[in-house]
Amino acid sequence: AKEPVRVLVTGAAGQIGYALVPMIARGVMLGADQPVILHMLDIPPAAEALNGVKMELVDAAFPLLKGVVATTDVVEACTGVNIAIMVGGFPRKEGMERKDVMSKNVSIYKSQASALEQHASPNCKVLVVANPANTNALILKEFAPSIPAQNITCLTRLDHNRALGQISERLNVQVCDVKNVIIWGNHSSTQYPDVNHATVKTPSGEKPVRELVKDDGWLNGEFITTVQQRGAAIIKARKLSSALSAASAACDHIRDWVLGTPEGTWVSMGVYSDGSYNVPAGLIYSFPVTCCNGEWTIVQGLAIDEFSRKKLDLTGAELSEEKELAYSCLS
Ligand code: NAX
Repeated sequence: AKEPVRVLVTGAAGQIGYALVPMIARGVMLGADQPVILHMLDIPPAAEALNGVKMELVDAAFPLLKGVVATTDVVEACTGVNIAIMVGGFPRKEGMERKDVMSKNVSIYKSQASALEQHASPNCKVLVVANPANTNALILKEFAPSIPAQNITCLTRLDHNRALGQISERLNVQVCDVKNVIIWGNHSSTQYPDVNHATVKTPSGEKPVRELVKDDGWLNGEFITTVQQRGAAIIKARKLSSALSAASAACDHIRDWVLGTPEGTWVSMGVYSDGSYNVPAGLIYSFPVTCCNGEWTIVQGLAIDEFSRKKLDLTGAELSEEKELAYSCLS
């Protein structure tokens, strides 16, 4: 039998946490043969609710779940974890300045970075979900210098999956037959959902999405804004932000990272930029990646047309600005 993997979920008493922990305990994230021990962290005002989630996990009698740590102590939460899903953060409230929200999250991610660096398993893989996801991940990276930059990522898989979903609805094809969309840049409304290399599996082979949709106006307009604005549309409909889809995307992100992407398929992940595609180095930026043996690699050599170039630059500029704002919160 396999040794259990320790998975940390911060913000575990929140709504994404509530959707995510049962998925992890069922093997959706790491596979149906992989036992897990869940570490759940939240803040003291949420301690009682967190304990309620622990009670429900016990009550669900998940065969793969070998233990549950529910705590408000960040050191206890981080100790020995192999995977860390960072969902906890400070939400933007009405009337709050961007800088104030950034400052709260910078201080949370700075201290959690140190706790992970000192207490997590040495090869711990980190996924930041909490917004501003890319910049929180960058702060975590900066303040955990002994964790390899390769191990620190942020979630843009939800945006990637939303793009697959929109194409599948438009063409009336199975979502599993659509692949290789790309989310470039920030997990924000400046992200660029790119279908220029995306394909659909058809009875007569793989066909480019552009050839099948036959409507560049839609692909360059409404499709992009729908994906960019999907989070807001969910809030409008549900009066709550995306939770089950975010939890599912977090599982997809970790599963593909650990177990590998299928041959010929790439996915989108927010990763530390090395300057590929002339994206500024030193940002956490969403790229197309393939994964093998627990490591991601940015897909190289994709053609970027003029339309795309502008959009890659725009979302990169926003991330550079966020980085500056985050650093200004440190001093
Ligand atoms: P909730 O407010 O329901 O839950 C957040 C939880 O984090 C709360 O229980 C809170 O007590 C806890 N928390 C706050 N500070 C903490 C700290 N310092 N340490 C540990 N826990 C802490 O929000 P939810 O809807 O679950 O969303 C969580 C985060 O995900 C938000 O930042 C949200 O903006 C972000 N999202 C990111 C997405 C992505 O694709 N990257 C999509 C969904 C989501 O909007």
